[in-house]
Amino acid sequence: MGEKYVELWKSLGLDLKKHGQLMEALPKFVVDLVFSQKNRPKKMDYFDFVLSEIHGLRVEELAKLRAAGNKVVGAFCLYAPEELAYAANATMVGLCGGADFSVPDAEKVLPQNLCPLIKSFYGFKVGLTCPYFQSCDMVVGETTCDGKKKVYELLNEEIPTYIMEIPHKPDSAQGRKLWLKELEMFKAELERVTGNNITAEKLKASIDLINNKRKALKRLSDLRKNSPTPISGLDALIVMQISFYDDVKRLTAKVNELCDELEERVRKGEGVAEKNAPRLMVSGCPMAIPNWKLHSIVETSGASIVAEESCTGTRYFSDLVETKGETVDDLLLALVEKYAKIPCACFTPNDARIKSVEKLAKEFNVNGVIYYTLQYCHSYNVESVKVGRALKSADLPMLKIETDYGSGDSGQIKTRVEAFLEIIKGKQ
Ligand code: BJ8
Repeated sequence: MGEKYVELWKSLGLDLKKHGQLMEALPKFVVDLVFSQKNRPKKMDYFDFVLSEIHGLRVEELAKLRAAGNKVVGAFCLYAPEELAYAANATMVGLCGGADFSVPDAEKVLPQNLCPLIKSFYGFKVGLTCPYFQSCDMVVGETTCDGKKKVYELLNEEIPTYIMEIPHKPDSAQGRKLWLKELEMFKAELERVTGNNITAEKLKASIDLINNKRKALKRLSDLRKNSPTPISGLDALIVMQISFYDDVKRLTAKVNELCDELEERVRKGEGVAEKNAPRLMVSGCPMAIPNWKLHSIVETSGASIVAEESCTGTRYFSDLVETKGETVDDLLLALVEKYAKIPCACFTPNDARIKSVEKLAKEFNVNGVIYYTLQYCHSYNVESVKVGRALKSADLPMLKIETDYGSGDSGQIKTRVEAFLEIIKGKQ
């Protein structure tokens, strides 16, 4: 990929030397963790290709869109309403960082004891090593957790950063009122930045576009309810991660093609793991690309991950936006309703998430749950108490893993996962 895109990377202002180091490390990492899996669906070939072109083809597409006058908006959270961005003829890309590589650059400025996801994205920006960040005309942040909202202030020194205020009690009338106002203000900001009006017609079309993507991802997720599961958790996670930056229509079509193949596998009773492999759900913090550490450890230890209760999982596609309304105001209200249902641990109380974990555990027929929290993520870390209690009542074992993006604790995590699987097998 290197030579071909050097001019593009130069034009985006990347630090070519440092970026080269990242590009050198990536292929081995992908081969070791992803391509080494057995019995992968053939239709993963598209997603493998996207991975092999991770800083190439899609970045080139974004450059072409920008050359044609379209804007690119970077986002870090499910609460960034992508429907509004597409209705303004902009493209949205997820910028959450999932790599350890950029953390040292972040730690030159930020405290070490901060969530690795935040350090990773900030490090990519100040280290000039992410071509997606460099392709953005603006980014949209949100007041979810304290770490993010304070780092957005610093990020604004590097790139225009628009902040949406997120209601932390979204079920309340005030919460919904605030969120509606925030959507109206973000709409106005997008119209200002892009120079395009967001009409009801355009908003309806973009809601359909994103709903179709969510439906395809839900279809993929539902297929994992089968036993044996027709796709590994790692491959499903990769599809989900790519869905945050790939072209929406193409991605939707490719996910549906993959699902066609998986349906065939289910019909034939084919799966990716041993027949009695424990079925696990991961619940907690999002896993941004290329954070594959936990999935890789778990699935090379003999279990299958069949669901992710996270923002890189069910929270993204569980609900669709209604398109009943005829006016922009109606459609904004429909967006309020949909987004208020995303149960982020930043909210209080967050009973919807506890109920969702219980429901998903049943639906996916899991034998246990791995509660995943990134270091220094207080919201998800503390919420593990209530999730743990609910799972105990349901007689489901839970293993809590608190980690970062480094590989230093991989051996220790593997030992704990293996011990957890022994407990599960004892109960099976
Ligand atoms: S809606 S989960 S994507 S905020 S950055 S909270 S890991 S300390 S990402 Fe999130 Fe939106 Fe909520 Fe989902 Fe913790 Fe880190 Fe904060 Fe994080």
